[in-house]
Amino acid sequence: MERINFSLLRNKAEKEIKRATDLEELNVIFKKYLGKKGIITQILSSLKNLPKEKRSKIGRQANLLKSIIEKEKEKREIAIKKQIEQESEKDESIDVTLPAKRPETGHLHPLTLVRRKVEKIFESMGFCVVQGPHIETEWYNFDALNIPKDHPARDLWDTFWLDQKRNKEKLLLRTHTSPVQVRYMEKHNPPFRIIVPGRVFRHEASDASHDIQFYQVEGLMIDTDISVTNFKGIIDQFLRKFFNRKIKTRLRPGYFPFVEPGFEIDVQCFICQGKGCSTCSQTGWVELCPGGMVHPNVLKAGGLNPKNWQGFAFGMGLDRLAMMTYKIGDIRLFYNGDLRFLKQF
Ligand code: FA5
Repeated sequence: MERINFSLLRNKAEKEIKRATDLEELNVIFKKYLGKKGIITQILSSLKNLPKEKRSKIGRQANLLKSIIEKEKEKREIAIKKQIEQESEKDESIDVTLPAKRPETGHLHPLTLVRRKVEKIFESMGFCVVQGPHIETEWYNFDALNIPKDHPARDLWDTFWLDQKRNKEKLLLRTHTSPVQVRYMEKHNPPFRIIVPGRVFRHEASDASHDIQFYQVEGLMIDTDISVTNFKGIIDQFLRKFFNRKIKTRLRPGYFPFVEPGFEIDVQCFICQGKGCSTCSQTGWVELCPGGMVHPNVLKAGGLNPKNWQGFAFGMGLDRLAMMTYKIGDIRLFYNGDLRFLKQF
């Protein structure tokens, strides 16, 4: 075997590989050195004919060159592929006349739409919109509302109690918006009229019309001579504006410890117009919300003298109002975040 100049061979191979402009050309060069009949392959297969001392030296050099060429080929292959990719990206033509993709924008949740409508109507009747805390003390949620510790009415609200206490007082997630009545009385002098829209929480089983969180709108109007007539007048006016037509209502006796007398406000059934159907259990009436005249003990808890001041309060379920508005059969749809539902509003 004639003398082989491995360093010359290596330079040549490296140069050729670097110059290859596409994968096909690269393959041809690779085969020239390492293919079945390639230069290096032939050197390796002729080793057996060499004397022992030459065999190992040439064998080592040939194997080294083999692995150098393999690595160089691999590097060049990656570079060529990257180049092809970049060129194809550059090639993508842009049609500037196509209409732009409309970015998907958010919109208001149905409960927000209904809350805002309710707020607007009450504001037009002189009511202020007021907020209260979600985490409440036992005092404001129960005691101040004439519901002492041993009073069975506490059973009405299955409560989420919190582990933490504030100034040794037990804390809970408010079960209704009524605590804000007393909070507001403490800080403001009557006469006043407020509504309190907000989230409330109850530890109860959920079904199509009950959830563990929902929204209420508390109403409170205090002055020197507010009567049940004012109460009914305000509710009727609200309903007329909300549903854009006259809605017949009635007051039915109801019990809540923080009102006396207490009522349930019913509206004439929308479906049968009072004739009786399955929606209204053949009564012609559908329950809207409870309310009544503020109990003297609640006025006292808020620092007001019941001899000077009186008024009404009510607590409306905002979710139920939204369900009536949009004819939605299951309250849980409001909270499960299903875009197929939410996109309809
Ligand atoms: C109360 O929460 C009283 N605080 C209301 C009140 C205020 C009475 C002022 C008198 C004076 P009640 O538990 O009935 O009452 O709830 C009021 C409304 O909230 C119900 O009419 C209903 O519309 C809604 N509601 C009650 N529980 C649920 C629930 N689990 N899921 C959805 N809505 C509910």
